[in-house]
Amino acid sequence: MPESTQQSHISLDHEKKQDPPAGFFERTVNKPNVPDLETYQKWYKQSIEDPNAFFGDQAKKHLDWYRPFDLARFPVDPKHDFEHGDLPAWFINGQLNASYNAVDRWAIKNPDKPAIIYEADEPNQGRIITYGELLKQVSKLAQALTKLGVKKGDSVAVYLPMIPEAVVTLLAIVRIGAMHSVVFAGFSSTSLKDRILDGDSRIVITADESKRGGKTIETKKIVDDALKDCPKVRNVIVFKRTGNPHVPFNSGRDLWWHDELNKYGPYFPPVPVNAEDPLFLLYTSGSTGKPKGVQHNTAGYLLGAVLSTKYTFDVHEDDILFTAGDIGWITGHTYVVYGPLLAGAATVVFEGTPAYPNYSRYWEIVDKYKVNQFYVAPTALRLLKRAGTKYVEKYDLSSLRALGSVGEPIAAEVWHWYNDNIGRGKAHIVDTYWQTESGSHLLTPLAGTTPTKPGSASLPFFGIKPIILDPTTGAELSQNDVEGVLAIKNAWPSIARGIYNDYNRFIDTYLKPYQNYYFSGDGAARDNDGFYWILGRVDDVVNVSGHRLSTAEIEAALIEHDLVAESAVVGYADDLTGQAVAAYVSLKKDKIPEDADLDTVKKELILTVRKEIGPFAAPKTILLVDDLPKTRSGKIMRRILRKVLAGEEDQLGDISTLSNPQAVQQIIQVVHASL
Ligand code: 6R9
Repeated sequence: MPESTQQSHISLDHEKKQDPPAGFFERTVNKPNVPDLETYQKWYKQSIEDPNAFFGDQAKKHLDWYRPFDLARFPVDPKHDFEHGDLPAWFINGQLNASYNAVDRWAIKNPDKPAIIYEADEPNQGRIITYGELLKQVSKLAQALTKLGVKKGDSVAVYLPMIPEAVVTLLAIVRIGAMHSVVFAGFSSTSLKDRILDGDSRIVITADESKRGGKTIETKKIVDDALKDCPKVRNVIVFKRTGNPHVPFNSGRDLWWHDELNKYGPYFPPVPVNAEDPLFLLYTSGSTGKPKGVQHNTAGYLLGAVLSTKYTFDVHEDDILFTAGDIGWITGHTYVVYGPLLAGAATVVFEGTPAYPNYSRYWEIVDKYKVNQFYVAPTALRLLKRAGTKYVEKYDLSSLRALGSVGEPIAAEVWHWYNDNIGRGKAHIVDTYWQTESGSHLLTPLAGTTPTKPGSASLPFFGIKPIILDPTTGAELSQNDVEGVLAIKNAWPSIARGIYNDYNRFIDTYLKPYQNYYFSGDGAARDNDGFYWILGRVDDVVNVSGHRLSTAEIEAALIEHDLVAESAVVGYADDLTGQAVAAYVSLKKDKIPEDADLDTVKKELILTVRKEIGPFAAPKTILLVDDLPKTRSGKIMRRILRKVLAGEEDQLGDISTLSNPQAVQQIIQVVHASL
C-alpha cells in the first residue's frame, strides 16, 4: 500500500467557486455542446446509472460505423466492474475504422477545410493541410505500409518530431488495422530499442533530423543506434525534415518517405476493425523499472477522445484547437491527433518550444491563426509567467474561449496568471486531470458550464465515478471534506485494455491495490462542495515538467554506471518543473581512487541517465552518500530521503528501527551542503 502522498499538499485554499466567464456561449455562433450545469448533471447521472444507454447513444451520434454495435457494453450492468480483474467490453460486434472517422467523413463533406495547421520550429515556415490533402497522404502511406507487409494487429514504431507527417503516420497505421507505438522523440536509443522490442514492431517510421528550439537533433542516427539490437526490424521509413545529405542511409533497409508515397494513388479504403481491436500502444512509467506498454482499443478510446474534446473544450467543426503537447505522450495522441480530427476541427501541430525564438511564441500562434482552444501543461505556464507579461500584452488573444491545463497540479497563482493574462477574463480555464491509462479526461470542468476553483480539477467527466479511499484501510470515504487516494468505481469506454504482453501486470498495478476499484496512483481530496483536488502521486512516480518518470527506471539507469553500488531516486519540489529528480547514490568504494574528482563522477552519472533514458529524465541533483537508510528487511526508506530533501528532517519519526540509523545523519549533511 502506498506510504503517503509525495508532494507537498496544495492548500485547498478556500477560494470561492467562480462561474464560467459571462457570455461564454455568445462568443460563438455554434450551439453549446453542454449548455448548462443542469444538463451536465442530468447526463452525468445517466452515464453512471445506465452507461449502456448513455454511451450507446453517444457512440451512434459521434462515430460512424460500418456495422452497428449490438450492445454498448457487456456486461450491461456496471455493478461488477473490476471484480476479479475484469473489464467490460464496449460496442459489441460493432465495426469501424479510426482513420475513416478522423479523416474521410470530413474530407468527403469538405475537402478544402483545414485539418492540420503546422507551425514549424522557425516562425513562418509552416503550412496548412486540408482534410482532402490529409486523406491523400494517409491513403498513400497506408498503401506503402501494406506493401511492406504490415497487417492488421501488427505494431509499427513511430519516432518522429511534431510535424504533420506524424499525424499522417498514426492515421495510416490505424487505417490498415495495425497499431502504432509512438516513442517520444526525446527518448534515447536505448529506450527506443526497449520499446521496439517489447512491442515487437517490425517497421519504424522516423525523420532524418528534427528541429526544436533552433537546435537540430540527429533523429535518424538515434534510430540506427537503437536498431543495432533489433534484428527483426525489416524497414525504416525516413521522412526528410531537413534534407541533410550526410544523414546515414542503409539502402537494404531504409526507405525515403517521399519515394514510397510517390508510388501510390490518392485513395486507399480503410480496413473495418472490431470495436475492441487494439488501436495503439503507448509506453508509460510505473512503479517498477520496466516501462508499461499501455494498450488502447479502437471504439472506446475514440469515443472518449471525441466526447472529451467536444464537451470539455466546447469544440465545434469550425474551431481551431492548439494542444501544445508532444505526440509522444498521451496528450498528443488524444488532443493533438484523435480528438480534434474526430470532431472535424483543425488541430495545430507545433514543432517548437514556448521559448523560441522568444517567450511570445504560443501567443503569436494563437493570434496568427485565431486559435479557439489552447491546452498546455502548467510547467510551460510557470516559465512564461516568470518571463513576464510583456511577452503577452501586444497579442490579440480574443479568439480564445477555453484554456486547458494538463499533466500536473496547477498552483492557484499560475491559474490566475493564465486566467488574467491569457484568458483576460473571457476564456474559461479547464484543469483536466487524467492519465495515459484513462485515454481521456477523468476529472475536469466543462468549458462554459462548470464553475471552477483555481487548483481544482472540479467534477468528474461523463461515466467516471471517482471514489476517495482511506490509503491504509481501503475504506470508502463517502463524505465531503476528505482526503485519501483516488480510485474509480466503474469502467469507462476509453480505459486502457491492458499492458501489452502482460495482462497480469495491469491487474496487479491498477485493480489489485484496492479490490473492485481502478487505482489511479494519485492522492486526492474532495472538498465541501464535492470538488476534487489532485494532491500528487502516491507511488514511485515523479512528475517533472508534466513528464511522468519512474524512480525505479532512473535507478536502473544509474546502476549501469561502473562506479555505482546502489541508488535511490526521489522527487522534490521545484519552482519551474513542479518536481525535480534527486538521486542518492552510494559508490563502490574499492573502485574510487583517493583523489577522484567527484564532480566529474556526478556529471558522468547524469550523462548515464541521459543516455539510458533521455535528457528529460536527467537528475537535477546527485547526492553522493556512503549508505542509504534501510529497514531491517533491507528496504530503502524513501520516505526519509524525501523528507530530508523537503527540509522536513524534524519530521522523520522513529529512525531507531532502521538497520543503519547512522546513515541518516550523513544524508542530512550532504543535502544541506548541496542545495
Ligand atoms: C494526461 C497525463 C498522469 C499523471 C496523473 C497525475 C498527473 C495529470 C493532472 C495531474 C494534477 C492535473 N496529472 N493531469 N495532476 N492535475 N490536471 O498527464 O498523462 O503522462 O500518464 O500522467 O499526471 O499524477 O496520474 P500521464
